[in-house]
Amino acid sequence: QDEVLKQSALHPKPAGLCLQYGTAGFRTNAKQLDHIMFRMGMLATLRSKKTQATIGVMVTASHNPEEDNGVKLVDPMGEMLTPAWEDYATQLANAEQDDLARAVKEVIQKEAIDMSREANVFVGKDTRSSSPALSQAVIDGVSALGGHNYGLVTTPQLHYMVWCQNTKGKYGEATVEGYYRKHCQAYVQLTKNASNRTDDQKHLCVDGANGIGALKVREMEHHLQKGLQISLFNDGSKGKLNHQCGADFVKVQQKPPADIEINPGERCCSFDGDADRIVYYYTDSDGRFHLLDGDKIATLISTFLKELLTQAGLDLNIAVVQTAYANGSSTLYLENTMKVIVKCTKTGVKHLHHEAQKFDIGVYFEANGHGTVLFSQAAVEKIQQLAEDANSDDTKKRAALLLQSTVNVINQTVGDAISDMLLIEAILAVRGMTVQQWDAMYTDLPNRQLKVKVSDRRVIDTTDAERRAVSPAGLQDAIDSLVKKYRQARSFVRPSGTEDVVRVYAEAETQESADALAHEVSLAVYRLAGGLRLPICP
Ligand code: G16
Repeated sequence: QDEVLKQSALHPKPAGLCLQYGTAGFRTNAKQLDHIMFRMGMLATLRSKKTQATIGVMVTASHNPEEDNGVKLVDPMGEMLTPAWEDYATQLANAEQDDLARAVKEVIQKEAIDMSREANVFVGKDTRSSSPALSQAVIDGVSALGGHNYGLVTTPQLHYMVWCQNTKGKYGEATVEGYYRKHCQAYVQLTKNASNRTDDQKHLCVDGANGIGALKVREMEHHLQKGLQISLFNDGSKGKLNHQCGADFVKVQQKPPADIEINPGERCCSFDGDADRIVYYYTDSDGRFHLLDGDKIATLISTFLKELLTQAGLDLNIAVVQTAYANGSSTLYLENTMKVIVKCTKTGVKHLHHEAQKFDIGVYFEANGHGTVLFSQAAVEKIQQLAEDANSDDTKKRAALLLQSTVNVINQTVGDAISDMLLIEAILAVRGMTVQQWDAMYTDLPNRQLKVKVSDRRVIDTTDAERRAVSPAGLQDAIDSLVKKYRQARSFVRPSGTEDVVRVYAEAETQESADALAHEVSLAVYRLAGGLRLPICP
């Protein structure tokens, strides 16, 4: 108790400041976060004592601008913090200074935590200028309880190392080098199945968003044994983090990053600021921009896996998990052409992850490029048995070996731009497919995203995986009648969990209709939900 009081006085909470645990932890201007970091260090220590496992704390604000920062907590299996503990996080974050010791004690009592147990916390940070001081505040919170500071890592690398540590190395070695070795070896193994590729085919332009992902791609490259030739842009040497670059910018603006020279037809991808999201794109000979977002990625991966399962003769169920942002065309294609199970959850990888766990193979991707693939233990065992079965025929064996390497190239803990990139590149290589052929699998419905600033975004409450608004009164009726004006139209609104805005999504038969619908729905939000600023194009 005395220690909590003494240490926390060095990381005082501004009186009256109230912050909410959002879609992926706390996120706001870095100046408001010192006390939050200290307190999340303490919470991670408590969670570690409770679970008797290693817990991760990642200091990052991902896709947000450079002046913001945030914190994500990583649970024992490398997944996001369990929702039951999000409430404790909010309680600790908002306890006034003189009430903090009591708030900590309450968590200890409610969870019956044995404080004499050891704690182990892994701390990581991104490249923001505020991250060193804020991660020091986390370490102060963990204080003398045995934390391990990893320094600069991507968010998914930290998730990966937490899981490796808790499985005592069964999932891999709990180091960044171990991460590179495992994923790159699997990539090299997979691409041995590709017929001779030219240097052009191996070439990929990567936009590192001026963030941690750029540094890590550089560090990893030599493990790929020239199997991928990367031209790295926005590597942090001059530009600002996420500014006019990165996965969020490309997805929302539907155009390439500002400072990147792309030749027509060239395959490109963008990471976000902490490298847990990826989107692909190219421009055609008419200069038209083509985006291959999380939906297209999920389609490519699930098609590949389904083909391999058929070739291997393995009876494993496979599902794709999406959110309301998934393009309507992708859902139709997956259900009607691919004949895979499709599920829809609320935004936030924690929701998608848990839904994906219900299947033998769960492919989950948010349209913004955040996603991965989960293989159940039973699926991994069946694949392994077949790969080792001396009596299986060549086609089955080849498919099983490809599936085995696919399992190893993926970071199953959380969406991971780097390992997703390796998987996508390997699939294109093995199938001898160009980015244009991949793009042609289905045609996206034109869509538009806008943001509206309101006085309190919590007035908007949603249901049906965020596809319908239940409050404020009249908003859903207004959306319904606006949607009726356009063909193949759909629209929804939801409060963001990472920025202080309401997000508006609309899709329709033409870009003009999608733009008009998004605009009209934004005006309805402004009118009915206490608008402060008219629609902002993000
Ligand atoms: C986080 C979450 C994602 C979510 C995104 C936007 O991503 O991990 O699941 O899609 O925020 O959320 P919202 O619309 O609630 O602001 P990241 O990459 O920023 O950590």
